[in-house]
Amino acid sequence: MKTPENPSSQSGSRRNAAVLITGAGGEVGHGLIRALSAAGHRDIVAIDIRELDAEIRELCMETFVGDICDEALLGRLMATFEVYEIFHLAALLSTRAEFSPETAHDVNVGGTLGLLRLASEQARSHGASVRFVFPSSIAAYGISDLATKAAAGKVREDQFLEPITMYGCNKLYCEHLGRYYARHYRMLAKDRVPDLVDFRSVRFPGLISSDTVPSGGTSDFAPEMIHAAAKGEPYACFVRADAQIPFMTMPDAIEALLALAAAPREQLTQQVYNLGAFAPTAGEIADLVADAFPGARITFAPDTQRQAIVDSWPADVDDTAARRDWGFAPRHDLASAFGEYLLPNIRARYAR
Ligand code: AKB
Repeated sequence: MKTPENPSSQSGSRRNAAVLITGAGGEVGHGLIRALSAAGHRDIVAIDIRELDAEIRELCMETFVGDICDEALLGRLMATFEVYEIFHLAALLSTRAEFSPETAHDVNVGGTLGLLRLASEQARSHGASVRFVFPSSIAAYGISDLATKAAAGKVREDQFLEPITMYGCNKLYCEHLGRYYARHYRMLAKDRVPDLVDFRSVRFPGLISSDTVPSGGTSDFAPEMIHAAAKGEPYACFVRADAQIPFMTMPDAIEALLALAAAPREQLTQQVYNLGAFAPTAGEIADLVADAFPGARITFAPDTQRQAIVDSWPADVDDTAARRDWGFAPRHDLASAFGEYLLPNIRARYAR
């Protein structure tokens, strides 16, 4: 099977070559579409459950409002485009998923399965493997107690894989589905074609953007705290001051997705990679926010259940493999995330 490096070589077909982005209206989707467009992509096809902002729509060749579980929608995509790459971002995040776990399963697992199938059918029909980039999450981990979390330090990809949330279970299972489609799909079929799907995944830590405030996640306390202070609003943090998980900035997250997608396949020694950049406690974030916004009113009012989710996630991750295999090198540590990225952009944003 050919690699999908040069989609224009697939000409002669009546379908347009396309890079497909699901969950395009989310925080990562916005940043990714802007970055792909800035890199010269005129072949972006975006799906979201809600209408995309006009600014994002303009950067896309085509946009669809719809559910990724809608088979008729996926069928229309199949018929209209030669998809050579998929960034599958759509998901119900960890907090929201706990209010409706079965729906989360349908969207997070059912949606991913449908897209993996679309990828393999696309690859069969145009004769080149389809690259499938999948953001997994630190939610794939589940550490039993705080003493074990403290002793574990930076966890490797193969440790503590007993997630306590539906979202974490979904992400971990979808990593396995991706590996199955990439390596073993239809292994007993006589007409089996190998290497249809080139599945690549990162386990994102909490993400912090200067442009958007996330919703539905459990790592949201950090971005919520920063944006609230910048707007002059009080913020009651839903985890303890000593709660600790890894984070990275949104530009570093987008850069990582693009770098992983661009890496030569032979350099990749695994299909799922940890990513980390800095791992502050909630209290350390609050101190930095208070320094930057002296009037900030931050209190700690832990929500027992959301605290339990954060406690089950690692304090930090070992991302040696990503750094070694495809040159992952986040630009921002905690100090530069605040000093060079978050504070200047957030101040400018709320001064408008
Ligand atoms: C969430 O909090 O659910 C997400 C994640 C850590 O994947 N931000």
